[in-house]
Amino acid sequence: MKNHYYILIIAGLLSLVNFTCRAGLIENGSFETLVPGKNPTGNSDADGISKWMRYGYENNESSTLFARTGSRSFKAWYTGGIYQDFTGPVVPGDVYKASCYMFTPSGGLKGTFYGLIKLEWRDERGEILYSQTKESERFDGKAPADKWKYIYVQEAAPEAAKKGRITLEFRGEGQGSGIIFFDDADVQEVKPQ
Ligand SMILES: [Ca+2]
Repeated sequence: MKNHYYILIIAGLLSLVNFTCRAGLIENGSFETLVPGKNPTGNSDADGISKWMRYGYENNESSTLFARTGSRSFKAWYTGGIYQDFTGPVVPGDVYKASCYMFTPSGGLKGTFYGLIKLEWRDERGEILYSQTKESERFDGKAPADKWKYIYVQEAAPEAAKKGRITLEFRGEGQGSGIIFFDDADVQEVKPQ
């Protein structure tokens, strides 16, 4: 009888581990892993941060100045960003949540500069379904400096979606100033309760 209880306890613990360690749908969300032989800094290799692809990459880089976890984050100071496709195909109708922490150091963000997360979808030809892109709230001048803020966006995958993509973007349109650090990006499929 005693063994019975042990089995139940072990089964319970295993289900807990299974829940809490459920793998996200992206890799290197903490930006710790770099690609050997590449230089993932401004004006350099766009694919130097493992699993991610930078764009507008003269305006962003891998950084060790601030990190929420580990020793690195993704730093951006003008128009551009970084993206990664989800591992595996998406299921149309299922809800996906893309999240990241953002941080701006003392001085904060000024003017029209801000950061956001885009949840994007690609069809069977790999084309982005631009009209279906969903944007998070903006991390802008109203965000307190020196504090990591959790930002997320979630949406059901549209009918034509075969792949999903998380994009962390800095928008520097118009007049503004400031820097954003991004860390601990994640994508989860949101299961109905
Ligand atoms: Ca990190």
